Amino acid sequence: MEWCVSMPKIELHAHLNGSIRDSTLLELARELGDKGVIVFSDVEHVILKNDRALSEVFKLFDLIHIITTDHKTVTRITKEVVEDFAADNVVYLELRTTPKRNDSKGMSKRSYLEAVLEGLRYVNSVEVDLSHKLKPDISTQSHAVDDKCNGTGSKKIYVRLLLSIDRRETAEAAMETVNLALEMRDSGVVGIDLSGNPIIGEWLTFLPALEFAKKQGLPITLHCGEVPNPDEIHAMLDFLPRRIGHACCFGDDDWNLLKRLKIPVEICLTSNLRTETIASVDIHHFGDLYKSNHPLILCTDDSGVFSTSLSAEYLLASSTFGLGKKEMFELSEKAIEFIFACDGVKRELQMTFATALKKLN
Ligand code: 6MZ
Repeated sequence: MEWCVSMPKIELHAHLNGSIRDSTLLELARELGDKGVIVFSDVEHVILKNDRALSEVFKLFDLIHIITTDHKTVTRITKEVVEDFAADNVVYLELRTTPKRNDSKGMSKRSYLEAVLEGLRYVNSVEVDLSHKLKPDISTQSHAVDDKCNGTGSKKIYVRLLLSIDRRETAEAAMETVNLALEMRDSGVVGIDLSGNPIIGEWLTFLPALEFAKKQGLPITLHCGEVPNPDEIHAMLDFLPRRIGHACCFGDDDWNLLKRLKIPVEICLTSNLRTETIASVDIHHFGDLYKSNHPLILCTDDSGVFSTSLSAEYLLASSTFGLGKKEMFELSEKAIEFIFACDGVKRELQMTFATALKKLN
């Protein structure tokens, strides 16, 4: 496990509310139990359960949202999630979350996002870079970069945010999220994600907001083919998103189109296994995509819900598909190409990886 941990890594598919520590969820649930809002003993086993079908995962998210959706808690979980990724030597994190309106808590989508940004400011175990702008003198950066990846967690983490549209939302709510992302572009928001229970909602509902986002130059990633839905998969690929997540239920035509379009795939092995969207890891499409040299990125999806980490995902891919440290390092480094942040960040990350490679050799 150790080399997977000490290697710098890039996380591009992590849902904030799916990445919460079990200990924090239990603590928060206990507090709500004490206040009589929920019955703690009813939710404790749900939180601690490990194997869940996809439909059960979305029930768990509804429970998590009851527990976490107030400003103070959103700030707390954001801080902890970023610190946990940094401790796993994630050097660039694209964290996605669904801005939520909750009138009973005085919460708007904007104030939800502000609570997330507040959480990033509270991170103290690691320096957080949230700025879009390339620092004028790269050479002054190099010693900060040099000091990363020493096996005790990264010293600096780039964090960028993707705002998620939940498939339960209306066309108007989706547009509100896109407008919020556009307003907050200088505050670390770099793109839009479409996610949520894949058996709910229609692609056409979200298309106007997604097309508007695209026109405004906001990169988009779509949860695509998490369940069998050939028409939607085709429509999503035709939309030409910058990346897609999962791609578990693709038919031959879909694979051909995806490969022709060279759309990068965010691969979430443990998530797909736990939710049984893939029967066993050895037949996961990671194997074929890797062999075909198709762009792909290993990701966690919901490290809290599925009890995983990015290092664990690298180890699982390595042991299942017979890939050595060198191949895994190259896979991790290749993810730089697919991040939504600007070229300046890409150049700095390339330096990070070059420095880490010297140390690992
Ligand atoms: C689709 C998922 C997901 O946004 O509240 N989410 N959507 N497929 C998945 N595979 C398991 N895992 C998480 O984080 C939780 C939300 O992310 C989406 C769901 O909409 C879930 O409610 P945020 O921070």
